[in-house]
Amino acid sequence: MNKFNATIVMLLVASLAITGGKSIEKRNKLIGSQIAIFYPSDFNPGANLPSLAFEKEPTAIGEIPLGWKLVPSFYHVGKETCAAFPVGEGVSLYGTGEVTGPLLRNGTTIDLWNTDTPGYKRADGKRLYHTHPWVLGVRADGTAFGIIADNTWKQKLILTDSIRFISEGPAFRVVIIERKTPQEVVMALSGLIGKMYMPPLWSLGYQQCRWSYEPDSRAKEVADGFINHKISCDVIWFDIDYMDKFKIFTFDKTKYPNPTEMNDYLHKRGMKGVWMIDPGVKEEKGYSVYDEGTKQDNWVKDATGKDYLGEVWPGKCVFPDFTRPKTREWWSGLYKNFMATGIDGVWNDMNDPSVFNVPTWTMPENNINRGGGGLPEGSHLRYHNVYGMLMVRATMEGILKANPDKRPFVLSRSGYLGSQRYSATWTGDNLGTVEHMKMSIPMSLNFGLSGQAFNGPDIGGFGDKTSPDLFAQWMSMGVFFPFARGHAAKGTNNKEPWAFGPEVEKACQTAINRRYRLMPYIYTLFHEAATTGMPVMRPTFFADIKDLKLRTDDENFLLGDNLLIVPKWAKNNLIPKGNWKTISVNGEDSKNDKYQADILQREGSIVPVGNLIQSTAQYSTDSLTLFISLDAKGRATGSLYEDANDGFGYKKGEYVMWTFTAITKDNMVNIDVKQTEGTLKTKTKLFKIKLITKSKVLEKGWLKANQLKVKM
Ligand code: NBV
Repeated sequence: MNKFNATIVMLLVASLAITGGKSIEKRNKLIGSQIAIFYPSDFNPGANLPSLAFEKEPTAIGEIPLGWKLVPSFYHVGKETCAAFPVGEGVSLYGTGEVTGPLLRNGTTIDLWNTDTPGYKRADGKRLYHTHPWVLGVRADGTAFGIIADNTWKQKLILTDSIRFISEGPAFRVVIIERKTPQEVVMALSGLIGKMYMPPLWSLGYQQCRWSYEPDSRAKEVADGFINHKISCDVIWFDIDYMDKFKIFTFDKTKYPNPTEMNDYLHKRGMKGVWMIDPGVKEEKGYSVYDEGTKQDNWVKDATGKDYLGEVWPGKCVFPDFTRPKTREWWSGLYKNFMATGIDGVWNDMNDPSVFNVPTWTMPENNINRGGGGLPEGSHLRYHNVYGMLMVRATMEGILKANPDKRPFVLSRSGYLGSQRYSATWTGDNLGTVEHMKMSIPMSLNFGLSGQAFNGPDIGGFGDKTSPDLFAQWMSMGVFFPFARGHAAKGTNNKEPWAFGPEVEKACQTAINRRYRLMPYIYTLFHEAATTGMPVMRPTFFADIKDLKLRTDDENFLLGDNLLIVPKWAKNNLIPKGNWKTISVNGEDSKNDKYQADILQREGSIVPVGNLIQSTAQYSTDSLTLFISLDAKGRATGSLYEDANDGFGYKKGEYVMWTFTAITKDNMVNIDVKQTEGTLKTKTKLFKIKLITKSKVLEKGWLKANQLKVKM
């Protein structure tokens, strides 16, 4: 019997077994409103629990009701354990984490085995740096479901006429969420796997990276370049070459003799520094990180129980066993002195984990992770996919301990379902090609639909020479992604906004200005992501979940609910029904511009726009422009979140949520501004109004909140 027939037989067996709503498994329960957990009969808790995806172990709240729509069938094919679900007619599938290819996942297969994949070339792009055993399904009527396979082991996810998780590990449980809309499913997912943390405002600015800016004088030159070219920028990134022979937590004495001075240099210019740390620790007696870690027995073991050695940048390396609480604590502690140099954020790379010169590109599957604190000892096959997540968990804890009053910022290359609790991410080593530029939209969208809201690609493409035209196209839309960082591989051309001549520089400046002016709106969206789990960047079909034509659109994307971003190159894109109006946030004329994406505002919305700033160090919401697009009834609403932009005061209520409401009466539009949440005291605000009507834009301002009236 082939695998496909085996699936069908098992589906039949399973559906017979639950006929009449009677489950064969007593552990199958409701764990939330319209959220059910199903166990295979041969489930062995020790082989899968505790779950690393869920924030806390789900608790039963009742029985699964009769007529529950989606029921798994559990079965085995040879040594593999599987869970399968039927896919009804007209169901659109999304999510599945970090994936290449189109937004709509129907008909695709992916390998859930975190892999360092330069140019997305390994395993035909079917295996990337993250594992999200998660599928979002949207039925033709707009109702939706979500499926989590609570399984860290090496597995495949096949989305054809059925949804199948096929694992090399032991039998695993699944959770099914049922909701009226896909938006509600994504929010319910975050209720189980946790939300992203509220990031510091600076991490939402434009960021510039290269492998590597060396020596430090070059990093300074690039930072100054942004100021001299009047292009806003918040962060300069420091790739591996700042280290002494790639030894983590060290600095090269010649190229980076004084990291404190380097960070001060950035801070004085309103910028921040994010520095890289990899997991591989050079095996070298006398190197304190190696010596300490060896003394404390912190390394992953090979099958014979010896420290596993693998080749990475520094040469032969040992790897911290992040399943061990003691190792995580030690790792966290290493950040104390590191952060004391004024480092603002940490970039954990290579944590797939990547190993050079082996055919598998990673550690042997029979390596041993010793666990602890409730996590059992287990093979690399079990813990490989969570290596990166456990690493960034320890990193985040370390930088929080080092700077308890600052919001942590960690960027991780690798992750697992739930990683957003500890880090932001980017989509790894893409290339400077049109294909990768276009694909960055569905990649980031599906990531967001899988719980990882804070993500984005290397703008301009990491590998390959990027052409001036491609760079301008990419920047013009890349600035609207949640994470907006330009990056470039060693040996490629310079990829700073001014490196391609005046036309591209202008295009980049215009694009980056648009992001900064939209910062009040973007910050509000991040607050939403951190409190509700809604992604920042959303697929077009979220604007109208019943319009089936929108289900495949992955050329446009929504920034929140109110703005639709339409890249210049988009050809097969669709605009949702309703009166979406093109706006100019900073005086640009996107309709007649070669590069700038159109920004379309949803009717009935109010979008708060800030003033132009060089970096978020100058951010203020004391004067705002309200872009108002009225609906057919002459109404519009919007909101603005503000707090101290960093720190944790917001957790004690030191924030404000403003609600804006526009109502038209007798040709007069009255705008009401209300503080609906929070206790933060703010200065009196001044507002400029941009009222977008069918034929024109009416402008008025600056006015106080109680004076906001515009005659139509
Ligand atoms: O540290 C160097 C690079 C880094 O620039 C890139 O962003 C990572 O994805 N790193 C990979 C290692 C080398 C890649 C060939």
